[in-house]
Parts: sequence; C-alpha cells; structure tokens
Amino acid sequence: MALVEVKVPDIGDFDEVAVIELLVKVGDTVAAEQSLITVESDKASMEIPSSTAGVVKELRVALGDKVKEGSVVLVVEAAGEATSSAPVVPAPAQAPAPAPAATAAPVAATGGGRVEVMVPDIGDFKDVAVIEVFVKPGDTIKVEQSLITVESDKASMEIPSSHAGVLKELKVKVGDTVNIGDLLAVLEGVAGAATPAATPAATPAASSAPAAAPTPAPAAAAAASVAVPAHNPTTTPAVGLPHASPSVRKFARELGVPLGEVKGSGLKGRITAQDIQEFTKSVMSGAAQTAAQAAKAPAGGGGSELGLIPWPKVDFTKFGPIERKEMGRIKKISGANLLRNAIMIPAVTNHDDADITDLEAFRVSTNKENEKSGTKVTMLAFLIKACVSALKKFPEFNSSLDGDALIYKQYYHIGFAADTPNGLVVPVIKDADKKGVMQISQEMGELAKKARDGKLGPADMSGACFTISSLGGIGGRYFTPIINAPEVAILGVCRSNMEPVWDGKQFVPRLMLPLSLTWDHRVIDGAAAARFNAYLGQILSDFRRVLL
Ligand code: CAO
Repeated sequence: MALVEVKVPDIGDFDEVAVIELLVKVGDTVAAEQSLITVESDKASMEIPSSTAGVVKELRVALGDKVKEGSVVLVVEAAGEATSSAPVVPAPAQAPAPAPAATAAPVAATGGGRVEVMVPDIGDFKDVAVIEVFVKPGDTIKVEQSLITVESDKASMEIPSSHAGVLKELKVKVGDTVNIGDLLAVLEGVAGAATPAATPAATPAASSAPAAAPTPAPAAAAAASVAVPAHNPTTTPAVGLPHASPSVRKFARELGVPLGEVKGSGLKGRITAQDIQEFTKSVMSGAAQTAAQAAKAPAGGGGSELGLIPWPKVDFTKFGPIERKEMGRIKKISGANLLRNAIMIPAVTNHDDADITDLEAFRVSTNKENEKSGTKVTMLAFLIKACVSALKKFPEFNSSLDGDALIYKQYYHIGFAADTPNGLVVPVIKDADKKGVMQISQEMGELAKKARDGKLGPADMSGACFTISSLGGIGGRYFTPIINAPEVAILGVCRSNMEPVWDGKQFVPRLMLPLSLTWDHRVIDGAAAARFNAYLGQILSDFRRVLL
C-alpha cells in the first residue's frame, strides 16, 4: 500500500503557524478529513484534517513546531486506491473564485459619520456561533481590531472591524449565530478611518473557501480568510477565552463543562480533551465543583456544595522516599462521617475538670474485692452511668434534630469510641440506665474485644444517644471530639492527674479528670453545656448523687 505524505493545505495568509495540539499518534487509523493537528496564529486556531484515510506511520511534526502550507504533517499508509496524495493540498483548486468577500467585509454605509460593520466573507461557513465579544458600546475601535470570535466545529476565528470609530451599537451577543453580511456593529466613524485594509487578508486562496467541515483544506482556508489582522498583534484583546481548540471547545460544550474553570495541561496552558475529561470526572466524583454549583449551594446544604478549593496534589517523591497504602474500609467510612459531622455541625467544646479522687479509690477497692471474679470495673463504666444521669437532667442532650423539630429520646443508649487496629469504631451499650456499673463494665469488655477482632455487627454500633470518647488510658489533657451525628453532644475524657486543689484553707492533692464536652449549638447553648459539665463533675466527685 502506498505511503502518502499529508501536508498542510492552503491556510490562507498564514505563515509559520504553531502546532499546538497533536490529535493522532503513530499506529492510529485515520479517516479522510479527520483532524490531525491543531495550529494556531495569534488570531485563529484551526484543525488540519487528513486528506487520506489510512494508518499513521510517521509523525513529522511535534508540539511547538512552526508549519506553513506544504509542510508535511505525517505519513500515512493509505487505506486503498480511492485516496491519493493529490488532494493533500486541495484548497487552491477550490479557492480560485474571485474575492467578493474581500469587498463585502468592510461594508460601510457611511452617512453622518455612522458606519456599519458587517461579517466579512468567512468562507462557506454558515450559522457560526459567536463565542466571545471583545468590545462594548463606547469603546474606541481601531481598524482591524478584533470585535468578536466565531467558531465552527473546525476553526475559531476573530472578526475584525473594517473601520475605526466609536462603537455605538453592538448587534450580536455570545450565543448568536452569524453569517456573511450580518450586521455586527455600528460605529461613529472617525474621519478617514475607513480602509480596505481590514479585509485584504481575504487572499485569493482563501476568499471563497468552501464548507469548513466536509473537506480538508477549506476549514483551514476559511479560518485564514478572516484572520485578517494577524500582523496587528497589539489589537489582540488582553482578556480572551481559555486556550482550546475548536473541537475541545465543542466537547466541553457537549458536556456542559465551563471551559474557563478548566486548567490546561497542554502547551502554554492549552486545554486538551483529556483536561475536559479529568475535570468532568472530578466534578462527578464530588472531588471538585463548578463555580455555578458553588454559587447554588444552599446555606447549611450538603458538604458537596461547599465551594472549597481542590485538595492539594503534591508529588511527595520530590521530597523523599514514600510508600502508598490504601486506607482500610473502616477508616474510609468513619472518615466520610467525621468530615460531614465536622463541617455540618456548629460545634462548640467546653472543658472542665471533675474530682474523681474518691471514685477512683472506690473503683480500685472494688476491683480488689472482685479480683477473683475476673470482672474489672472501669472508669469508663462509671462515666457512662454518670452521663445517663446528666442526660436525664438535661434532656436536650439526649435529642436529635429532625428538620425544625427535636426528637427527645426516652431511652439511654451510650456509645463509646474504641480504638482498633483497623480504625475507630463506636460500639453501643444499650439501656445503660437499666444496668449497673458492673454489668456495663462487663459488656464494654466484650464489645471492645469484638471491636478489636473486627466482629462488631451493625446492631452493636447503632442506636446511640450520646457518645463518650476516652483517651484516659493513653494520655493527654483536653481535646475536641467530633459529634457523632445525629447525636447532639459527645464527651471526651483524658487522663486523670493528681493536682493541688484549694479547699478553702489549703491545697490538697486531688485526682482530677479532664472533661471535654462538644455540643451542637443549634440544639444546646453554652450555659446548658456548662451546667451539664458541672453536674457531671458533681456526680463523679460523689457518685451517690446518681441515686438521687
Ligand atoms: N485517667 C487515668 N487512667 C485511666 C483513665 C483515665 N481517665 N481511664 C482509664 N485509665 C487507665 C485504667 O486505669 C487502666 O489502667 P490499668 O491497666 O493500670 O488498670 C488503663 O487506663 C486502661 O483502662 P481500661 O482497661 O479501663 O480501658 P478504658 O475503659 O479506659 O478504655 C476503650 C477502653 C475501648 C475505650 C479503649 O481501649 C479505647 O479504645 N480507647 C481509645 C478511644 C479513642 O480512640 N478515642 C478517641 C476517638 S477520637 O474522637
């Protein structure tokens, strides 16, 4: 089969345009007219299509290369006889018609200084979309200054002004479609400003280029035909659309992706089709959101509507050796819950100390007495019992939010955070109000073992009204536990310390237990939280109060 060189066709007045995108690679099978590369001048970008169907054998251009008419783009092993290298540069053959466009473009119905600027010959393009407007009424326009950008599915191009003057009326807006001869703008002309210079680049080769999409060269030629003022870079608007080829723009439009929010990974920050795919994926997975989504986020709405900036992506290997390990199932599940609770609950933490000197003495002596039975009474079991008492006294701590209502629970199931090799779990002691400290201790021991063995079932972990997170066996002073929704409060407990406490006459050594109560401010207020902690302190310092 024949090897065919596919060359850059007539691209009008363009000379030495940069290759900004490679759309195929060696080994790809390409169809005739399939886009191969995107080239860009400072006024237009266009895709160069293949003149021949076949398999790509060799790529002769690289990103950043400069090409012009006749440059070899790639070598194709032609698919069959039907194609030949002849149409590689078909544009001249299709472009010989005189250039009516060149005269049509600068139409200027001058009268009283008013000038009408029309859409010049843009080849055989029909109904091309206005995707960008650079000017507004009141602006002073120079000859050849770009007014708008239009786009077909193969090329985008800027439409320049045929005249200088002050813009009085703009007749198009983004989203409109335009055709040759359509009125674009009305200028108040500046004397002597009208000039045919705006259209000369509608060179013979490009002036009547036929349909953009169906044949290879015309797309490029048509684009070139209106990218007239390439030699006047100072008129290029400072603020423009993000860089992307027409096909990428089309792809983005089809998916509803706001191109302005996509970060380009291509040459000079150009947005590629893959960037669009990555953006879509991150929005769909909830890892990112569009500005429109962020703007629509209701106050207090779901976490996914938060307009947060993306999570930092760091290549840690740049700083030292690393090892990547997937997080376990429990960590993933609890992480998602903790994040929601941390974000959605207006939580406040009150810190306090409880004097547990006598309680600890009682606990130690009880354990000594029961040494033979094997059941050890833990401080956490006393805390559970004390919390039940406080929940009874302050029922809003034993409630849950249900829309604008509060559900007050008449049962007392207490969760306790348990540290396991697989992560944090919260088993629940059911009906703690109906159980003694000994029984609670025993159940806690069983549940903690089940937790460590990874054998807790959903029933073991559901239904809690209030949670205690104890770091007492480990250490620390105070911390700010995260509420376990839909509960409205959680008690954090740290390691007790022997401290000098003033008894009114002297300092005496007392065993003080640090308490950290986090509460949902939508349900509970600060005074109630302080009272809850104070009450807990009273019970813990004299446990007989539980009986009252
Ligand atoms: N102050 C001082 N010492 C304490 C204490 C306290 N507040 N609480 C417990 N201790 C001591 C006990 O006296 C015991 O000491 P001995 O071994 O000398 O008797 C030791 O710490 C272990 O205590 P324990 O057997 O009574 O266990 P526990 O009830 O404290 O804890 C459990 C059980 C399951 C809660 C615990 O193993 C655990 O997993 N804790 C971590 C919970 C956690 O990770 N919370 C943070 C969640 S982040 O929000």
